[in-house]
Amino acid sequence: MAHTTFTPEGQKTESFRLLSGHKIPAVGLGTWRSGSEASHAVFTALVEGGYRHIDTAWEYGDQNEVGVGMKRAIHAGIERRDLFVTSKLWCTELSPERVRPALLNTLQQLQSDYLDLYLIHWPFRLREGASKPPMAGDVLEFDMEGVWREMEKLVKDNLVRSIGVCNFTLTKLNKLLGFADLIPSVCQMEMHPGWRNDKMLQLCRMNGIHVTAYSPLGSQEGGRDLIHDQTVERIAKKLNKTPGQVLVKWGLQRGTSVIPKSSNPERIKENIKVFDWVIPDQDFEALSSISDQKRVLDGEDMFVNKSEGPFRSVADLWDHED
Ligand code: NDP
Ligand code: 1BO
Repeated sequence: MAHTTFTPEGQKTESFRLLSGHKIPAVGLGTWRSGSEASHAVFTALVEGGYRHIDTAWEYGDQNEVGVGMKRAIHAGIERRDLFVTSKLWCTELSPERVRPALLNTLQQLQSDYLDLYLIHWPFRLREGASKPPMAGDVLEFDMEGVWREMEKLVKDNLVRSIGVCNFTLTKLNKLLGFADLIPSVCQMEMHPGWRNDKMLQLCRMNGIHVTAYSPLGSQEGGRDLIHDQTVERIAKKLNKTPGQVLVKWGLQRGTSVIPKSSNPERIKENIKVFDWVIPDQDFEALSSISDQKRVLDGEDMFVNKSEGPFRSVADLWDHED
């Protein structure tokens, strides 16, 4: 259930309570492929847009810029304790002894003493210097339990407030739940009307795990153009909202937090104006019935080696569940 609150500037906003006891703001700013624009985007989002949630990752190569943007916002009067900052442990760091150094490096880049949320970015371990697509020997065995134990220690040591995973399947999440002392607070996964990911959403709900929807607008060029989808456009016109706002709101009405990326100041501000209206049931159902269901980010280019394995197809990556 979402909780409504107000920012110090009086802007209405929503958040969800996590298993860890902390709250995650319902809309966050995505920063993948924001590059050198990340610091300006983060500053604009925090100071002009009323965002309090920023999503980044070591792999995005933008953590220094995100840190600069946050620092500038803090100088402008925003309190660090009111921010929710997510980062992710990259695939080359997926061995127990590499978890803490990776986190400390991320904290240094972000100029922060702690993270609000640290996620396993993808459940596949890569050799440092792995090629894209991977060559033989690039994808290594992943000790999920050993890595998770180290993530749990980061929480005990107050370096991280909540921990979670991304891009997990039912099989992998059930495996993790079998040994976890700390149940993941968040599962982050691709989710939009073109890829509802219903089975994972249901498993997370059953276990009280909050879901964050990534690529809520269908991602960037080469992704899925949901902004110009007929159903989305029709409903946006009817509600006098933009397609971007309808897509964000669809995720919120499913009980997920949503992290649209933009480096355009107007679109950054547009994407969070979603708290004082609803998508009526009939339109919500229409958005939830788009028939062409397909992942945009299937991981093939990063993890599949068709001849050498260990993952020889996209279906292998997703445990043949799609
Ligand atoms: P999104 O679905 O958020 O789409 C971003 C694209 O939409 C950009 O091209 C952006 O351009 C454009 N855009 C933004 N707002 C609007 C709008 N209102 N109208 C029209 N176009 C708009 O894509 P992402 O794949 O970036 O996903 C969001 C975030 O999720 C990422 O940035 C990242 O933080 C996270 N993520 C996590 C993953 C994981 O493995 N855990 C994987 C993928 C994403 P412009 O910037 O010019 O506005
Ligand atoms: C390569 C990482 C995908 C976006 O999180």
